[in-house]
Amino acid sequence: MADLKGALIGCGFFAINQMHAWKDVDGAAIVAICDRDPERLDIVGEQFGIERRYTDAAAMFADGGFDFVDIATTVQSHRALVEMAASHKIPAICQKPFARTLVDAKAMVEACRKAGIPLMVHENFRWQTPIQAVRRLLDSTAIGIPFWGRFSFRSGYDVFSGQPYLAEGERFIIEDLGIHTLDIARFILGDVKTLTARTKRVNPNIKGEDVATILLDHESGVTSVVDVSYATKLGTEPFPETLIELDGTDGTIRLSAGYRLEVTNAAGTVVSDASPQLLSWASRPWHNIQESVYAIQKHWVDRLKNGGEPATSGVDNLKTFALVEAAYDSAASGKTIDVEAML
Ligand code: NAD
Ligand code: 89V
Repeated sequence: MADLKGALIGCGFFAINQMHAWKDVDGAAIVAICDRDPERLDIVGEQFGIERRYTDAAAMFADGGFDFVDIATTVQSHRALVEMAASHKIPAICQKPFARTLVDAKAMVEACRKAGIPLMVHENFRWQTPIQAVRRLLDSTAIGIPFWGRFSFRSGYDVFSGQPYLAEGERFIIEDLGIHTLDIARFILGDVKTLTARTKRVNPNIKGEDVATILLDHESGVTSVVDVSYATKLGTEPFPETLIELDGTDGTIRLSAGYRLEVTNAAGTVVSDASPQLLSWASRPWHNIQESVYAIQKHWVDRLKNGGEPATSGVDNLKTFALVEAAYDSAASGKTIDVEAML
């Protein structure tokens, strides 16, 4: 099959990673780009040698000539752009957070279902090498049946210098980062029945919460804790590592800082290195995320060519997005939220 032709909308901070990854993914190439900011459009167009450049997504869709669209804008435009893709019957990837509200997210899924097009949310964290390694260990039954888990991301890294908008929203860490951690919790321990959350804002220079602690009751009966913080100053800065603890009937798994993966069971303790690769265009400490961008985009091309629903399809992501909304509801009300009732 000929290479798939893609168009990318939103040439900002993170799209640079997506453009690099598209160069590496076999079987697809970006042929057109769009950004309403002409300066960003030219920077990315020149860096990646893309001739077809648009400041208006509607004009790009009207001209056509591509097989899928990769939406890398911030959340405000996601619904309109996904619906535009659906109206042109163009398969779409949409960055996280998928939507501003669960109502919008459901409408976007429905629009793509009616149009008969694949929709994948660019929820890349579960594609990280260390997270995939934990999942493989669990599947190998090395620790028996899990009964407890912790998914932790605690950092003092200055994310605001690269992404200033993160300091400006009423919502911050759950919507931006916790969304990934919640998705990892689902990926490892399955879907969630009920959720209880507490949040705090420690940094006085931002609007939203920068600390959240979330208790999840999984459908399987497992209990897990998702804890995220951008107000945690440590001797060795772990950004952007997600640390994992899993206790099972026959043993334990610990993914700790420095990508150290330890499994303990009746046979003893085995320690391995679950470090991500440093791709040619990647830079530390972002290389973990950058490698997962390549992995998710490769997965998209595989699914478009060979069929099957992407792992983080729009339908799947509704269950992650519901956890985000439930966490804010729970933090505001102090109550435990019935997540299943939201879907
Ligand atoms: P950014 O503000 O740097 O870039 C967004 C770009 O989109 C800007 O250049 C803006 O001009 C353009 N844009 C916005 N609306 C548009 C529209 N309607 N038409 C055309 N262009 C439009 O933001 P960013 O930091 O690159 O983040 C983009 C998205 O990526 C966000 O949703 C963010 O949460 C997500 N993100 C994901 C990861 C990850 O690991 N998955 C990491 C960082 C950011
Ligand atoms: O992955 C993200 O969405 C990023 C960051 C890791 C900085 O939180 O915004």
